[in-house]
Amino acid sequence: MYQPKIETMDREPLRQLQLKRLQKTLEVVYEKVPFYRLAFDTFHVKPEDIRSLEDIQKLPFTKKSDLRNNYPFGLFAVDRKDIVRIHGSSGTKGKPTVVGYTKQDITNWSEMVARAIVTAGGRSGDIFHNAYGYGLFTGGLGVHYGAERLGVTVVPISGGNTPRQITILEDFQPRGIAGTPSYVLNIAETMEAMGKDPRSSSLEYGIFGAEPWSDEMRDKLEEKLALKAVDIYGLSEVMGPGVAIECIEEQDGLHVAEDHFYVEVIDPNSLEPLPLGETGELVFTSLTKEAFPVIRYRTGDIGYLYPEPCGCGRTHVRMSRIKGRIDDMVIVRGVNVFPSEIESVILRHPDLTPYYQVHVDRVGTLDEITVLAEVSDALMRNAGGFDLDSPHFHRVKHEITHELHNALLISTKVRLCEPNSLPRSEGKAVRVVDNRHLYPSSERKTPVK
Ligand code: DLL
Repeated sequence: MYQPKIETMDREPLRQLQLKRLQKTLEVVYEKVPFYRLAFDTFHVKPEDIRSLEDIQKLPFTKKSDLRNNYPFGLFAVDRKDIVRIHGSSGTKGKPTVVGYTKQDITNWSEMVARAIVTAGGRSGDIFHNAYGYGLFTGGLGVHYGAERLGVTVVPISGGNTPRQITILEDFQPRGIAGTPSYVLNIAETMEAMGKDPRSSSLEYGIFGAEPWSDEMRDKLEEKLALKAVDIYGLSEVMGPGVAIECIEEQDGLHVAEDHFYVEVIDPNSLEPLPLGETGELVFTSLTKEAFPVIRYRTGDIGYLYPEPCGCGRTHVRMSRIKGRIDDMVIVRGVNVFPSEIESVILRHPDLTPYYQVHVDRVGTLDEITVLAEVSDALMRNAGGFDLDSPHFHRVKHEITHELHNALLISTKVRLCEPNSLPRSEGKAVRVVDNRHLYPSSERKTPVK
């Protein structure tokens, strides 16, 4: 099997390699990127002050706003002519953030994704259905180049046009699929609605990521599609998909590509580093990137690092599933709530479909959560239609409210919705609808028109 030695290297030489690469990266950014030179000077730190990996704590953090302030090409460390590709984030809030890659960056990234696909159960010779969107988003092209590097037959279907996805899945018989978990679930359910059995598909493994998802979602995908589902993590600012990947052997924690990245977990309030095992914000420093190196990039993603080694034999540290983004966290009466925790409750209930949305409103000075959840066709049959007053609906609403309270330790409102009424995703699912900006005054009780 294709498993480069670097994945099983002893920790000490791996850390030495990381330090060497870090020092090189720091020299380059100090010389080539005015933003980093200024930031280091402000912190009175020079690249040569970093003599151990722990010394990284002397360096300032980089934030998404720093990318925006230097839009579009201000953080590139090489001549623009040496950039062979641009990617970016979706830019739902204002301008997208732009990142660039040299030829060598694309080679390294492809290698990293090729390794990731193998870690997830793929092998050269597979047919591989890539349903991540192609374009500025890193998912499509990032996975594509890695798949080609591994030597699989990649089907660049991209996201959307679900009936055509299903035809291609049936005709090409792929072993592997990649896509957001919400979209691949949508594909499976569309197959069922067409009277087809997704379990009889040729798929054996699925590489799912780009959005937070829960273990219950994994169970659902594995059960519906009869495949092994693994979690892939990444972000455009750091590289794209492949920064970390679960192994199919354990399906427990994502191995960080530590030969390319140095990972830390910090307390997002005090910004102090946290010990292994403690939950906080993930921070990444690139060790090999040429075009767009990042130093202590604050991802906004919440997770923790595993202290113990993995049973699969890989030595690279594992990070947990992402619990959610700090931006998506809702604080209700002092309790932090992530949509993925709500997802776990919804997906466990047999009378609901796996589609849900979380609406956040402000009532007076308090935030209030309403969970919108779709009832199943079976419940509709038992209740003789969509009848919120029927005892069946009352029971389900009561159970969900109770289970959410047990899981989150706060009260939420629950609104049951008709089957197929909530939006289906073709890429990253929108889980949180935050209406709090509609209430600019803490006194106001009705939304501003
Ligand atoms: O989503 C890269 C990617 C593509 C990862 C395909 C995996 C698969 P961005 O569009 O820059 O890049 O969005 C990055 O998505 O900061 C997380 O909040 C979220 N995210 C990515 N992977 C996961 C995951 C791509 N496995 C942002 N679990 C990140 C939870 C994820 N959240």
